[in-house]
Amino acid sequence: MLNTISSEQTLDAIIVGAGLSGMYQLHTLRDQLGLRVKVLEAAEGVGGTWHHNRYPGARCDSESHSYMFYFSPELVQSWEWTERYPQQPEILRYMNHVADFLKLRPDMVFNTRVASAQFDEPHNLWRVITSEGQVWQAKYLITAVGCLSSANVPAIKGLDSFQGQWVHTSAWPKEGVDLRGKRVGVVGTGSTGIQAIPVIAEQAGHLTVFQRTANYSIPARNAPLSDDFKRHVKQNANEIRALMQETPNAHCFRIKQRSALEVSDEERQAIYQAAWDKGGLQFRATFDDLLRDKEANDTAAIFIKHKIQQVVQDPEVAALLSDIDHPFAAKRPPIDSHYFETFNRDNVHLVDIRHHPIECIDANGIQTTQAHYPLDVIVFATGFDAMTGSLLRMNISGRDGLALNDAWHAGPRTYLGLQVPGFPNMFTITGPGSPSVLCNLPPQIEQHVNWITDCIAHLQTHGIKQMEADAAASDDWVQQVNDAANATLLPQVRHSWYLGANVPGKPRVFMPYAGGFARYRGICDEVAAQGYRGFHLRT
Ligand code: N01
Repeated sequence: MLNTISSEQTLDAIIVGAGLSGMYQLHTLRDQLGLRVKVLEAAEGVGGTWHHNRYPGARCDSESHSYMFYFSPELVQSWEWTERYPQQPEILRYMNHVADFLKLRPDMVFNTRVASAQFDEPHNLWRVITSEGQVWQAKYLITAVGCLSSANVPAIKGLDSFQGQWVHTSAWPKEGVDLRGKRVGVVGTGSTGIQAIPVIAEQAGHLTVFQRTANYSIPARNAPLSDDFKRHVKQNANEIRALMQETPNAHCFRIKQRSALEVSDEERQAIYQAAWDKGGLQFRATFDDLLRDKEANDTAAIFIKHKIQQVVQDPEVAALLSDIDHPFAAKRPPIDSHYFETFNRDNVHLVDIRHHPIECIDANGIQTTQAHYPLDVIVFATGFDAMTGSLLRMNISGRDGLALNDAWHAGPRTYLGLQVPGFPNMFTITGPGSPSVLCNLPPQIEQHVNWITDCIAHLQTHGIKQMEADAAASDDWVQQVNDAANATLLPQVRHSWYLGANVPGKPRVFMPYAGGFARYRGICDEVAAQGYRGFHLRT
């Protein structure tokens, strides 16, 4: 097979995925190290998850000036966001701008889905086969497939028989879905549902929201950015970047170093009210023990539940929306634009599927154990097979034909979220075991890509043929990931996708590293400085 592969398809590195991580990785390996690299991407263009998540109201929860690359001063100066939180079309424009600015397109192969990737040990090559049967091979395989890109469509009996249209938010048709005047049902009230529901309510004739787990949400307080702020970002790019690298969650705000229990009730209320008025994810930065101490967390939870009850006029609906069974921010905390207010509209109805679950879908709509809801369109805002889904779907096999699915049968096992034992020369950008979804992603992508690039430079200059995570170092890292999670309230959530609990049959393992971005970065730097401690380097 080796001889049938053209020289153009024999490379130094193959990157899978043309989102932010794949684009930056291509730039560093090609333009800094001078390697021959291609990005393989299933979609017709760049953007990764933002290429597909076109649902109404899709917007970033990170503030726009933190959701961009800072590695290039010229790139920073070449771009201006228009709003505090960018909408999906603007994010996609940004990503296309990055691709053009860095002249990446000639080395990206679109409409090309990876069907399998096998490590060929005798030739020390990764061989990648696409669903069209093309074969590519390279010394290094770098997965840049994102953490949230495999849709979780619930297996509800009868879905196939539905005569209307159904769609998952993360695979929203490019041409849109005409919801005008229609009876629409939304299943799911996570970050996505909470963004989409207010916008869908404005378009639909009638909207039924199927809620399994009530959720906290903080007002986003989105607004256009002033010229002053845009100037501030350009003039203070270094400071903004440095701040994001120092914080536990890679956002550009610091968490206040104080306990929610050390201030008076009046002071705490005033602090929460100010954060509520300011809006956004900064609410959870009001105190540093909200995710560590249940009693501290309760103070935030009570404040938000009270706000929900104030906003929502119907007391029964307010009770359902504020009957939240988990600590604040122990699930990814959504932020919203008029989510709770939407339930005051005449055309919106909330259905409690925790106590009256969905039984089936029939030709005309959704049947719960209590009632039938006729629908023209069903929108599943039911999230993702997060962190591992896209990796496992690629049919990756490493040394001795070991399938990644088998290696991870009990849950993902990585070293630093960067490599998997048994899979030499394969790197995972923001893989399980890295802070990833607990943090703002662009700064983390920069950190991971820079680390991988420095590492590959080291391998190339020292004539090292293979790099592979040590099994014991990986087990130790998995333990550290568990310990970091157990020091927080995060693992306490029943349905959390951080634990894989949202996908039937998925092993229940806490996947992201909860010890904080700044600490993680320090560990990665130290490992590199110690000659890549915990990796086998074979010449
Ligand atoms: O998905 P989710 P999401 N029957 O898994 C419900 C990122 N994101 O797409 O909680 C009925 O959080 C499920 O109910 P329950 C962000 O990281 C980023 O909303 O499991 N309901 C829940 O209500 C976010 O955290 C941005 O009981 C079912 C919902 O569906 C992540 O994406 C914007 C069900 C799923 O919530 C995922 O958010 C938006 C079933 N069978 C999202 N299965 C940015 O701004 C699931 N549910 C960057």
